[in-house]
Amino acid sequence: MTLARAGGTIDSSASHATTAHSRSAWRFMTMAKSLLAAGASAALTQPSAFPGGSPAPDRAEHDRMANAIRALAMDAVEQAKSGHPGLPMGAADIATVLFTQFLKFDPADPNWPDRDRFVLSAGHGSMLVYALLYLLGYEKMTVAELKRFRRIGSLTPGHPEHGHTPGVETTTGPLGQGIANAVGMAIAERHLASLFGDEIVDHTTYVIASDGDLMEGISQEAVALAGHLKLNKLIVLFDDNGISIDGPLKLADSVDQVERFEAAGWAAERINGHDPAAIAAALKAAKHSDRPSLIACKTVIGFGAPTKAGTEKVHGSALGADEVAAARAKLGWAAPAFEIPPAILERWRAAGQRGRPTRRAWQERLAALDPTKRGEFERRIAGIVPAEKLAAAVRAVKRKLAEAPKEIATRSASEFALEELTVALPEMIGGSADLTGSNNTRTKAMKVLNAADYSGRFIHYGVREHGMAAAMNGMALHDGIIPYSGTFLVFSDYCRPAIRLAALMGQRVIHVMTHDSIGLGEDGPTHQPVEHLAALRAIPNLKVFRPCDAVETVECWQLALETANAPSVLALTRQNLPQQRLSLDDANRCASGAYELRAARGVPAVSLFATGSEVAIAVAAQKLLAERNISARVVSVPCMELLLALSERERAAIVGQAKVNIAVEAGIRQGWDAVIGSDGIFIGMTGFGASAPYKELYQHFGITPEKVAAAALNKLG
Ligand SMILES: Cc1ncc(C[n+]2csc(CCOP(=O)(O)OP(=O)(O)O)c2C)c(N)n1
Repeated sequence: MTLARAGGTIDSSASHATTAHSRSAWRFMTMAKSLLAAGASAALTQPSAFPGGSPAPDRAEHDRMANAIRALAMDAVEQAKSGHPGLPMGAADIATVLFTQFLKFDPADPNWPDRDRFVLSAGHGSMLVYALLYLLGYEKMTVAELKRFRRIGSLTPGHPEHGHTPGVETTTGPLGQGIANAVGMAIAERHLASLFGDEIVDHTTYVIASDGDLMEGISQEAVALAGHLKLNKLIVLFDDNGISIDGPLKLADSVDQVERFEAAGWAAERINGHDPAAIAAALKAAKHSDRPSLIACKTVIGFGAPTKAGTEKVHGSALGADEVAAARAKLGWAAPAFEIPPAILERWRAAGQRGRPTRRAWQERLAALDPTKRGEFERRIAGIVPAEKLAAAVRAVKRKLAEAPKEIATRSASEFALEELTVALPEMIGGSADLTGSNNTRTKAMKVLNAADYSGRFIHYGVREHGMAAAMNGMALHDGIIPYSGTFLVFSDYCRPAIRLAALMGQRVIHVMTHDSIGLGEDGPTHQPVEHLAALRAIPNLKVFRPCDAVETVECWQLALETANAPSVLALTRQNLPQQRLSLDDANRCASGAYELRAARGVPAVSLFATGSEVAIAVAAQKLLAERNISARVVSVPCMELLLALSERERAAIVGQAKVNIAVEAGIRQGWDAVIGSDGIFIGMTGFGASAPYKELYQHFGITPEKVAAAALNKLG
């Protein structure tokens, strides 16, 4: 078996040096299972059913299959007394054609790496996905689960949740996120194909998007980026039903979506979304396009509901028993609730089996691959970082810093670290939202990933923070890539909905966010984050790192890379900071979230806690206090989440028992009480910043060693 192109960075020596965490282990087991099957199933391999899939059913059969989706959606929403029947009923024809004739998947292995990806961007139509998973034969999706739609612990939550329901590729519900995730998935596919060859990586990303998805601003960022990158294996099926919650779309929107997508470099056409032949023809054309494709499918929301179809009444509430009965009659669907006539279920299950020979053939190709390359592919897909290589890279950076300490901004320290880290971890794909020179996220050796060369590892996302963050989620979800990128910390607000979803989904996505305080200076309050650290710390399962020097910066990078099941933010400075840790120290001291950076002389009367640029201020304050014979210690807190995750005892050992606790951070107090107590002193910001040279700003806002020392003395009396 030959491979199209070998990536220069592939290397298997560290293949399974594992960073222990359950998700990676689980993925690895899944991969191992696939490989075992590859060996065992060679004799069973049949010719591929792709492209084109199995023969299209005749119209009557198609209608019966689509009506099975409609019936299950009506029944589940009726049973739950809440949910959204309109979209599944309206998009049933599109989904039936897509899943029975085009989509490449195998219910026996929902995580098969070369499956096509399907994203229901309009997550409120979740019953569409659940019905499909059941009809196609995904083992875990049973009628019992459909009956428990929207109930606690079911596999059928209100909106599709990745990692919860096998077969769900991404968590959707916040409109617009799914289509932007899909752009990242399509980027990941092209990139990995360029490294491992089309015989191992060759799949399409399909999206069903609604009016709401396309009205959201994030969709514009995603669509523009996809068009620019010529992601021709991205196909969006627009459920063009002209209805949203408030009523007809014309209340709020008059965009011609076909023209809009064409303007962004897409192929776009309009079809009747209830005509299976037209849907199939459009999908076929899209598969051969040299650009991403939009298929605007004119549909009737709630198709089949006699009085409510075509209106907002069917968007988001149960139809009611009478309407359900009348819809059944209109659709010619005689089966009782939750029952699918055996002949129809059989047809669906057969469609579910289409991909098996293709998967087996793929497994054979993978098994025949050069072992080094195969090992690297498996390692990447399993999300296992090469722990020894990572440790060696970190050690190399630390050694250089011990030999020649650096007084540099932590954004520069990050670049210094990335020079080593990105070599050790070729799965890292960097980027920036048009602030490359400010975020320092591009290393010298990194080629740009663009439409002419998908093997590049740096993405110019343009001024599209939200689209960038959501595309990064898609790359991480795809597997095989660790995305990181950059913007200013103040613009984390522009990324927040996607960061929140990365946290909810437990995805390793790393955000470098520079210019992290008033320390950015003259650009003033519009650019100076004040509440952002607190706001990010409020997101569950997100790690917010704020290193104080170059050594902590590389340690925080290591922790972010090793955290396979959560996103991270690295908040980094624009201004230079002194290196606090001068001797070579192999231990990652940031791993406990906080540690004593400068011990007290004698029993400490004061504990000074600080992060990032304010650590130097705390160290200077310690000196001032020493001059007054006050014994103080300095605790650096590079990651509050890690500190608060420690056991009570471990945390108490770090926090200490000084009479006075003071925290110094050029942000708001919120969150700090958990460390310093409600009687602790906080030196930081209480409102917005100002435009001035940064040293003047620190004086102006009273974040100085003198103020810290004075506050301590005052409290000690
Ligand atoms: C970001 C975001 N804003 C608002 C909502 C609430 N919401 C759910 S569906 C929807 C719009 C429904 O219209 P459409 O997208 O056309 O879906 P359809 O009515 O066709 O099912 C809204 C506003 C949401 N889910 N996400």
